[in-house]
Amino acid sequence: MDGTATRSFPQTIHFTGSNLPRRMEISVRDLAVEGTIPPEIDGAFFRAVPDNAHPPMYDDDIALNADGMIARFDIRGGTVDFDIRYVETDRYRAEKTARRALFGRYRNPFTDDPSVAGMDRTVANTTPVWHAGRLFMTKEDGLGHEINPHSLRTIGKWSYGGALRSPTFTAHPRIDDATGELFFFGYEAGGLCSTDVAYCIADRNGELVSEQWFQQPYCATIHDFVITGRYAIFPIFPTTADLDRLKAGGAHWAHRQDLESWIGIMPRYGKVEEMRWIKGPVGVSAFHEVNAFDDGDLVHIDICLTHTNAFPFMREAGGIHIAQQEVRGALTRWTIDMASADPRIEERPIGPPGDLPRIADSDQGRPYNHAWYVSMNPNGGPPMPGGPVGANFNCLIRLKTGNGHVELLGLPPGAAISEPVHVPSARAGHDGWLLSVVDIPVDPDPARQVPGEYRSELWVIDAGDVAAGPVARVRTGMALRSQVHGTWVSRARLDNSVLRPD
Ligand code: V55
Ligand code: FE
Repeated sequence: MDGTATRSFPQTIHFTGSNLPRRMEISVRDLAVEGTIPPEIDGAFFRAVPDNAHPPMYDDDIALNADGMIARFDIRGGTVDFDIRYVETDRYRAEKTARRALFGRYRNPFTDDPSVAGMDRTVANTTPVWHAGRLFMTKEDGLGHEINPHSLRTIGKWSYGGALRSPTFTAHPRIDDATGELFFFGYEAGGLCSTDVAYCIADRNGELVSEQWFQQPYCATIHDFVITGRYAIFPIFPTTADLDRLKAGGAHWAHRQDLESWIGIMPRYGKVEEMRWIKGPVGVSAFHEVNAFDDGDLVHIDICLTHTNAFPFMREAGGIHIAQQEVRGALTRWTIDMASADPRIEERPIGPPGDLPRIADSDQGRPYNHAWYVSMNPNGGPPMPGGPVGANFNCLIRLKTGNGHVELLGLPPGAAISEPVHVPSARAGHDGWLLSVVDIPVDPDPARQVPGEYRSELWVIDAGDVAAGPVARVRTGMALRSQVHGTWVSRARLDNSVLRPD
């Protein structure tokens, strides 16, 4: 490729609809609010919003490969400020200097410009994580990047002062709200396509207190994991990496419909040598677990399970050709009897299909009564094109896990909803609030809607009554690119952040 050539963005689903590159670092004070934001909502909603700073090197690039941006809705006294900044990774800085993409395909260093050989490739685009007074942006292929929560400026890679040996850090750590501990892992810790996994704990002060390495059954994408009061649990689904495929310029991940899934389960404060491996069903896939908890000797694990991989490009790389609407699934409970000499997985559906689940922070790893997640509106029109799988969710679900009660908030045709965050309420008996970005097409008529022409709003929803719709809508007046994950940080925590406003 000629370094001076101007390239344009490919006209694929990864760069159109809600994936249309916006590429703007913005600060807006006092957004227009319709309705009333409950005064107890006081803090920051941080969001990971991948957005390409440059046209990609390859026309078949995918949305998961876009540069990380960190966005923030700062809410106090019923008013809202909005900011969004790029995460200044090594890769972002190198490409900014070169004024073009130098890194090639998603998680394939063999496709990079030779000038960046050996350079850290992570884009830190998946999840904002708050722990021990610090904010990080994470992606599972690299270290977290510390971000100043006030200025959104990137400080740098986070390795616990050099103590962490793993070069990768999951985008789905789990925090025990009662102990303040951060449980996390890194996979492909021993290098590209290795089966080494590092299982780690940081204490409530942010000190790394444990790092132990173990082997997973094959090199799978371990996107998420779960903890209970007693256990750390690693669900392994058969989407696998292969070094020869990478060397040939191919995809990092390919789904294997013929391979077993596994659960690795060990005492959460135990030794990796105590890990027990339990075989699960063949060919299934999940990216997110909702929660897990102990029930005597039983362990329940609630999973956004699908019968095959939900990402079209991971299916296609594995030779699986089925349409997105054909992917079946359910919110599924796997139950394991740990007192058994030969534990098996017992499986039952507990809720409608969907993904991007949220629970109250205080329910992490404990018996719980409430989950919220997003899905496809069973009564709605076409979804908005975009997002990592090509079609956005357009329905919010509230599930009472105890009795199976389901409540829906469906969106109008062509609209999209992103993953909510949960904000606890101080009022006894109140289920708290959900904050979620909703994208509304400029034209309500599906026949006239233009992909990418929509306005993004922040909706404030009563978590105990999602069907009632938003109690407040905060208008950005802009079309924001698709979010991956978000996190809520209270004012009290922001005020006690390690880094001060600069
Ligand atoms: C996911 C997202 C990623 C990724 C791998 O939600 C998996 C799943 C935004 O990046 O790299
Ligand atoms: Fe995720």
